[in-house]
Amino acid sequence: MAILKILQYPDERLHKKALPVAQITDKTRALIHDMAETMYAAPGIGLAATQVDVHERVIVIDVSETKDQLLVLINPEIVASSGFSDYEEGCLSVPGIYGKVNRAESVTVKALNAQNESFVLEAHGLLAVCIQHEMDHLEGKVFVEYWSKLRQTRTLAKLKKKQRSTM
Ligand code: QAP
Ligand code: CO
Repeated sequence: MAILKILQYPDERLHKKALPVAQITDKTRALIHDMAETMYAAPGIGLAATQVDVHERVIVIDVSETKDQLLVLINPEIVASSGFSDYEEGCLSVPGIYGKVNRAESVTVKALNAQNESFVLEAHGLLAVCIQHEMDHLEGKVFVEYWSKLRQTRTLAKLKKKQRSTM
């Protein structure tokens, strides 16, 4: 068990594209365990392997109030999406920064679980938004990169200022 170090935006490694997990092994399950521990400790509702500098297609999510509904997505694929949402998002790699992103309101995602079983999940609302946010990480995309260049520049300045004051 271990709390992993979360890469902080604008770390270039957040832009790496993750590769599919070829075989789910005990090493994959150990990574999932550590990612879940890291997410719960933060606390957060979602974490992609990219954020802990592992460039494999693994995501952990728990949007439950009781923090006992861990969802593990390995090699996820969105097979259907519908509707429109502009939920206020945050990210453990971009602490203190929050803002809206336009996304689908509902998604159907196909993935493998930690036991290498394929499943299909239809998600709505916050869970659907969280799945899309975390899948973006696997593509090397951070939520602030949906915003205008001006807003991104201001976000970077705010983060730099904060990093200076906490060093
Ligand atoms: C992604 O984000 C997400 O700034 C998961 O200071 C978030 O868990 C998807 C966090 C919202 C959809 C909606 C952020 C914790 C956690 C912070 C998170 C912070 C402390 C973010
Ligand atoms: Co994030």
